[in-house]
Amino acid sequence: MDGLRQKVIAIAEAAGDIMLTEQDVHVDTKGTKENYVTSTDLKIERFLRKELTSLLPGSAFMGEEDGTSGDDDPDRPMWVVDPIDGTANYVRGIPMSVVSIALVKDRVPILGVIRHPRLDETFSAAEGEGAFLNGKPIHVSERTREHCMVCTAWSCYNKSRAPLCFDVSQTLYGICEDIRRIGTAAYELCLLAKGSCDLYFEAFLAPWDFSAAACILREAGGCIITSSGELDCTRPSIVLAANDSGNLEFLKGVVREALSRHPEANIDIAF
Ligand code: LIP
Repeated sequence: MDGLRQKVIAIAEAAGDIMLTEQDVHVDTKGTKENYVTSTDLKIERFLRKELTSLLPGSAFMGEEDGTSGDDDPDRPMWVVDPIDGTANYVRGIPMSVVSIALVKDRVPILGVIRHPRLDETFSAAEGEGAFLNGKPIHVSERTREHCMVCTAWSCYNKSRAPLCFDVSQTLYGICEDIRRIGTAAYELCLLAKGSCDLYFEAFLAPWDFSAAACILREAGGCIITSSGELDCTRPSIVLAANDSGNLEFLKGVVREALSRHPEANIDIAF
């Protein structure tokens, strides 16, 4: 896998250069006023679809903007790609947006690459081969819950779930050190993988937002689950992650309790 990981890193870095250099960017919204899509998202996704499917002939492809192709055979490996995670940041010139590329097999990511072109950072991992930042090994922290930094969000694309999210944030804020909302799930999960942050919660994410980071976080020694209590990178879901299994159990308890107070969020879990 290392050879493949290096080739995907080169493709992700080329995609990142498009994000840095693109001019006359056309901005549009999809679904809600908070959910942006730009001409750069489309250009990068079409570049990635061409490069990645030719890198692995016969592979399927799931992209945020142009959808899924070739997934008729569940045994086929599938690229799960977000051309720009943190598009709202990109539109506003907030330098916090990344390219996210995962290779998923049997619902779990076996390879993940995340490129932050502004910070010149490339996170990568392959199943059983460890996680890296710019080629150097990374690992999660050993902080206990009282010293955890939480990354989270308040469901800006569907605000009917915001009361649940604020409930979870309020409980965590009272126990942990502080909260960070950076606006890109993929990069926030990478901050857990390198030990800068320690807990992560979002009520609803698409597979392209978390699949690559899930591979990187697991290879860095962290834990991440979706609504089933396991990790499923083929469908949208609630996402919980932590630097260790004890903190994940703590977070699952906080979320279960909050969900019991917010049936309006309409989220089913099996953990
Ligand atoms: C975004 C995520 C962010 C989440 C937003 C959105 P996008 O992805 O990175 O964490 O809160 O709702 O899903 O839309 O920029 O690819």
